[in-house]
Amino acid sequence: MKKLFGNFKGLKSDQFRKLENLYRRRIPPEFIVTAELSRDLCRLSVETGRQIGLMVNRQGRIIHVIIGNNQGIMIPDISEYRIAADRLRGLRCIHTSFDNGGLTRDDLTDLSLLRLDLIASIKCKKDGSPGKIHAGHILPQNRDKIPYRVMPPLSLHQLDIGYLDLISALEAELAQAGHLYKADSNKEKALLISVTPLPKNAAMDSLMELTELARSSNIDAIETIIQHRRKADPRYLMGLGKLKELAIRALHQGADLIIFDQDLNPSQVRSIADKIDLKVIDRTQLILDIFARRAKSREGKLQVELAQLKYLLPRLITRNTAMSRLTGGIGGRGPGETKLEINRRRVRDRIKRLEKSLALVSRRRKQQKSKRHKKGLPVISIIGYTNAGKSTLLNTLTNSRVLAENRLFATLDPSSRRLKFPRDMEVIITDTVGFITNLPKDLMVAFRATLEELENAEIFLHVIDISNPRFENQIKSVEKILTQLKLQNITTIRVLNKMDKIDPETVINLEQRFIGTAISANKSATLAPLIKNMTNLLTYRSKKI
Ligand SMILES: Nc1nc2c(ncn2[C@@H]2O[C@H](COP(=O)(O)OP(=O)(O)OP(=O)(O)O)[C@@H](O)[C@H]2O)c(=O)[nH]1
Ligand SMILES: [Mg+2]
Repeated sequence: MKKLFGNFKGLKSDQFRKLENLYRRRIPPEFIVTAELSRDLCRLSVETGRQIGLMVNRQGRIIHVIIGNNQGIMIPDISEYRIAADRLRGLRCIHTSFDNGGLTRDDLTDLSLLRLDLIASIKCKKDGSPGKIHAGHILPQNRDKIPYRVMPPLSLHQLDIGYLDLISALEAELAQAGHLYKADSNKEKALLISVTPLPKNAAMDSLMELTELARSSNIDAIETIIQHRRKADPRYLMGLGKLKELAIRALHQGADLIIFDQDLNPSQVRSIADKIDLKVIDRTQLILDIFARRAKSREGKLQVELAQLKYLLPRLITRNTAMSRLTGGIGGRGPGETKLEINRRRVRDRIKRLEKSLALVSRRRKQQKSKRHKKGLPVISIIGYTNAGKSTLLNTLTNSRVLAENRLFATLDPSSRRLKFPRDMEVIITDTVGFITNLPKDLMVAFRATLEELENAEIFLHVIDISNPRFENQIKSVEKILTQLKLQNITTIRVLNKMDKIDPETVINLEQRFIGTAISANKSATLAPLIKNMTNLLTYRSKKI
């Protein structure tokens, strides 16, 4: 005899037997559920005062009998019935209900998140007879973005709706929609969400940047959502209901992952992953991913790996495979992730080894630096927000070809070039990794060696992309990071870049307001004032010494 699921404490033994006997029932392929079975389920429900649920496969066999309370039932783990992304689960859920009838929000949530073939709720009248039957199923992607269809209520003699045909047709449509999307691109698709107490504009600004970050990581941001919330929920960041809605939206739009603009702590990642069957990452992880893709040099790679492992360590988890809940919980589990066991000690060892190698690299670099210093060439470092045009400026100034690209964090590894000024002055000019608001701490630590380089600079060229609507905040972020690195006292020239994208009058205003020199880093003709500025400063400084 198959085992019952749920809480059967307090059941009489004959009730228990009746429930067990349900496993013997079969539902013919054209029926959602038969009238006779509905009658029996309702009678038992009223008798026990509990909702009763059945999980039924496509052959009409009952694979689980679930006994709930008077409010709902809990669906057991059905991850072994896992199916492809563009398929349904192959199971439907039929349960009794004492409410006014109709599918509840929890019903629809579970339908979507568990990708059930169908969900049906049988209204039990007080006298133990069944009322109307409400059923709903998932819809393929559609223009109105409606994730499911609730069918008109059915009465007992309308249950032979050609059930199996309906589900097969639906699945064929889903598969087709899936193929269309795949042919579209092989990029990952993401929903971006910000759960924040900030006013809408500020939240939007940050989400725009998150969109840019996603793009730089080759991810398509298909939708951005702001969830205004004064205080973050300690477990899920947002309310559980909202989280499920979000997951449904993601699934329905074919998104592969959800990206939070806020940093999630390890226990939040765990709780969220436990509730929804989707990959979830936060802003820090996205930045780490970009860094991992971009790192080229040995040192860069070591630094990124170190940052990733430090971030990962507290997040190593075994997924909870215990019973999932229907009214109040979701049970779908990602393939292969269920028994994710990673040896923390091995990660810690690797971190130690990386730290050692990095210390070595950094020592070697210091030796080289002191050699360079002996030559006595002053260093000018180009710093600034990511994508501001730092590498472009280095290239134009020195006629070189450092990679410059319209994506965030194109440069990770520092490069240095010699630059000759008029009157035989010669300097070393360096380009380095860009800054970003809320630069992840682990990255800051990992890139310490690279950033320490900046200590030796005589002058900073702080490149600012004045065509970016968020440039004022970017200036603040850069200055804040400089202070954190104790570099705030180095003489800095503010370089207002991309002036070609702004009308000339505004450029003049900005030059005055921000005490900066405007240029277009990609047009050498515009660099004269900046060069003059630099030579003046250098001459002045060499005289002072
Ligand atoms: N229109 C215009 N585009 C510019 C200018 N300077 C740079 N760009 C473009 O801005 C984008 C970013 O330039 P990069 O030089 O890679 O910027 P970066 O500061 O080195 O960026 P990261 O290395 O990613 O931090 C590229 O697409 C450049 O072509 C400019 O003066 N005008
Ligand atoms: Mg660059």
